[in-house]
Amino acid sequence: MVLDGQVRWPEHLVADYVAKGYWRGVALGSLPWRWADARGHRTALVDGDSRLGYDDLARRVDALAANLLSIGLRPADTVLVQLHNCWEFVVTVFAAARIGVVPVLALPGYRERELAHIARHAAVSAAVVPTTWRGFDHQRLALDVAAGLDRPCRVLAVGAGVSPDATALRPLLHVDEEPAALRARLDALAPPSGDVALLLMSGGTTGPPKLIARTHDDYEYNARRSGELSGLGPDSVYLVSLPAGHNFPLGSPGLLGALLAGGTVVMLPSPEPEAAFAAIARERVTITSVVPAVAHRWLEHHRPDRHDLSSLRVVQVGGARLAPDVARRLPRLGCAVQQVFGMAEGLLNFTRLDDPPDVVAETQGRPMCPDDEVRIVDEAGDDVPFGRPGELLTRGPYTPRGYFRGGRHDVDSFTPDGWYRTGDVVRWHPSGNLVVTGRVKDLINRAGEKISAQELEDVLYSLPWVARAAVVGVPDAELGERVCACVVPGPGPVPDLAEVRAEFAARGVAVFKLPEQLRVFDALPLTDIGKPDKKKLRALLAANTDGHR
Ligand code: OOB
Repeated sequence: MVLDGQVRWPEHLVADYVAKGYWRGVALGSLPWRWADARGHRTALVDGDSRLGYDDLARRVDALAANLLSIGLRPADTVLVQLHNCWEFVVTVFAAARIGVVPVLALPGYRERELAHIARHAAVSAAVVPTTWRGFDHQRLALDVAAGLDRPCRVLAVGAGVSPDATALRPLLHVDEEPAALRARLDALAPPSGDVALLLMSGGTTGPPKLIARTHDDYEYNARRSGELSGLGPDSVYLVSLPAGHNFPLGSPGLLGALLAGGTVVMLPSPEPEAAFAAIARERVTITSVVPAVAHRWLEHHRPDRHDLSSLRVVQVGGARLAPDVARRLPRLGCAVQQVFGMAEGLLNFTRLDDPPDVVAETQGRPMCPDDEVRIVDEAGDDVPFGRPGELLTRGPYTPRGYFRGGRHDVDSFTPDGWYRTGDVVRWHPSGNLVVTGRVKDLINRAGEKISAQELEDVLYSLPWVARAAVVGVPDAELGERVCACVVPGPGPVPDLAEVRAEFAARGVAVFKLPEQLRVFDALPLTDIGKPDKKKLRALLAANTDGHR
């Protein structure tokens, strides 16, 4: 059985990607035993007091895979996975992949609307969830979503208080079958490496999440090549504190890259600074990935006399634009900074660890693969001259040619010859790296003048009194939209709008771009992955719920 709905690469490119060694013909589910054979008891995973060796990981993956089969799952079935960061997440993903069952990786913050949409779109046969997490009853939600589907969907639950209507996951981690026999039985079920290994969520905050089918071949390359560029090796200890089902901490290089390199993965439920710093000190973490908002919080909370971050070598920052000022301050944590500009749809850009400091602070890196194709185009679809901004289009060995069962979304998001329209506005930097200057979807259109929200956010971040910032367009009868600066202030007095405009003007910002509204918040609404949620922000502004100056 093969999962339908995947858009495959043209045959001549398949041959090329294999010949060049990008695609190695490895099914993700076969990796745990390969690793266990070479690494034995060495620690693969740490989750609180639980420590799993590579051999233990492989055995648990096999036990769960066998039990998924025995409860009726079959190759090409899909399984919704909405787990917090825990070792069961890793075992579940590999167990599914081992037998050609496709995990659909939902973020922990998703609720009924998103989950029901995803479950229907991917026609899932099961859902794996915590019973409760952070006071929310995920089991109840999953049971309700399952009941609303037009096909049977079993709920597997992790944690205490499993409902009689659900199946406890923990007992499924044990089998009586002799390990070598089980291993051989499951090896025979390994899916072809060109098949879909997992379904990722697209990162957009507009509309319901779109699904992206990633193959075993393309995703293994995604993680392996990322790991090379971030210096991963057997001594690496990688901390996962962003939601593990997101492409950044999962495979860019993320936990998959760390395991491929023979390192150790530490799972933490959140990037809250005290807990993260304690985990870094306790486990001697060498590398982690965060979004800019987290990087900023870590900088604010870090006290060199209280927190021992001496093991940390690399902090990757990605997911949203990192203000150059923050990038320059981050090495105070005692680590190198690596900017990662990536997307669940594929293309990954990294600043290289030996790029000059200014290039690391001011650019979002360059594509990781020599066969990543990049075009920067204007509104008519024509290539812009070098150094000029335009929309980034891309194709390559780990960028699928369409969404999973994409339908009309593919028409909007992919050109007829398979280029993915990222919606990101970028330009080439003289260093040969890319600079993200805005998003096609995140412009403020003021009387026909396009204003990049990110450009103004960078200015806000350079102001000493600003702790967090997001700029959105607010509807305006006269001009269409006006610029609204939404700010969480740091300690000290907050200037009024006229003073803010003067600060912008003093930094050489064009008059038409100056904020026309200033709203002060205690906290900005964030998406699951920690980016400012501009959709929610606009709704808050429309409801006029916060400070207005
Ligand atoms: C990552 O993936 P997604 O799918 O959640 O979001 C992708 C979008 C990009 O198209 C871009 O608009 C934005 O997020 N983005 C950045 C950025 N990294 C992502 N914008 C500015 N600077 C950056 N460094 O966010 C993602 C996936 C893998 C690795 C890293 C990030």
